[in-house]
Amino acid sequence: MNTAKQYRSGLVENFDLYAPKLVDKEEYFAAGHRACQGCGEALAIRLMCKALGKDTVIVNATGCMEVIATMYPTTAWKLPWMHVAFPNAAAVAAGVESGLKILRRKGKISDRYVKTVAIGGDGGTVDIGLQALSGAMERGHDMLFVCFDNEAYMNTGIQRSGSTPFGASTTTAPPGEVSSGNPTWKKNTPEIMVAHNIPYVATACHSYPIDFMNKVKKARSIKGPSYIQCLSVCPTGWRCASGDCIKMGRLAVETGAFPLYEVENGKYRLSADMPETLRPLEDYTKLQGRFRHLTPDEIAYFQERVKLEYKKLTTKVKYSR
Ligand SMILES: Cc1ncc(C[n+]2csc(CCOP(=O)(O)OP(=O)(O)O)c2C)c(N)n1
Repeated sequence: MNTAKQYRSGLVENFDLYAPKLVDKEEYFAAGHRACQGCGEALAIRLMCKALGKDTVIVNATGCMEVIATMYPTTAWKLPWMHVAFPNAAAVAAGVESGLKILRRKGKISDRYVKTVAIGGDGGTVDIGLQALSGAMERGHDMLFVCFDNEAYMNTGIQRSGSTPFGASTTTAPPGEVSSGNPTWKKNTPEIMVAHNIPYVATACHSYPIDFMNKVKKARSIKGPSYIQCLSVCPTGWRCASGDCIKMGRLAVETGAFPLYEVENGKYRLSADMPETLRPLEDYTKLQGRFRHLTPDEIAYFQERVKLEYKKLTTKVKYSR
């Protein structure tokens, strides 16, 4: 386990820069919204908003977070917020950012730096919104895109997405006599973003709030495109206990199913919360109904793939120093 000692020794950079400024008492995502009990995504949004602060415009693709937070005539958002269609959050955010740039150039907001942040679920990011996201990143817009990855299209009834892990049961990939659930491997979207040569890419999880807020703050400070993929536990879709939301996020990280890392200007770094050795994957899968049908052989295959992907990641960490 990495410790505060490693932060102080400089092994984990920028800690002093960001951590002391973390706790913003202001809430920009109000309580009383209609998220399911134990929703990790709602918690993650609240943490993200605290780290972003008030000079922020949010552009929200259709998905759970729009549905639960903006039931007419109410809203949980205390930041300027725009709901856009499923595929084009990044394209709209690029337009917002360009507009803000013009206002700044004309001296109308010269005293303020307003950050544009686009958000979407994994369906709205890794599948349907991918071309808009790719274009915005490649053109170099000064914006942050945060994907709240609950590993399926949850709002519309738990359909699989490109981000659904191997073996998971979804309504469009149900296990049965001829199927063992989702047959494909989780798409490596952070790596696709790294291939755009943008200044900052990170993975995060609400179960590590300090790490997540540090990453959001860092991305906010970058004058250019950045991308964060935040694993967001969905007790409804994962069929786990709502009280286990935080535990489940921690197990995803500790087993290597969802490792935490950053890529800053091409340099990979494991996040401080990554353990020295990974826990067995079964510690994570056995607590979730979506994996309950998997046979020991299928679990073993899943475990081997997780190990292989983690090895590839740690190799990049080693050689990009
Ligand atoms: C072009 C288009 N296709 C489909 C839909 C229906 N739809 C709305 S939200 C949603 C699922 C969103 O899934 P995801 O982006 O993963 O976010 P989550 O709901 O899981 O937070 C779908 C399929 C839509 N609104 N527009």
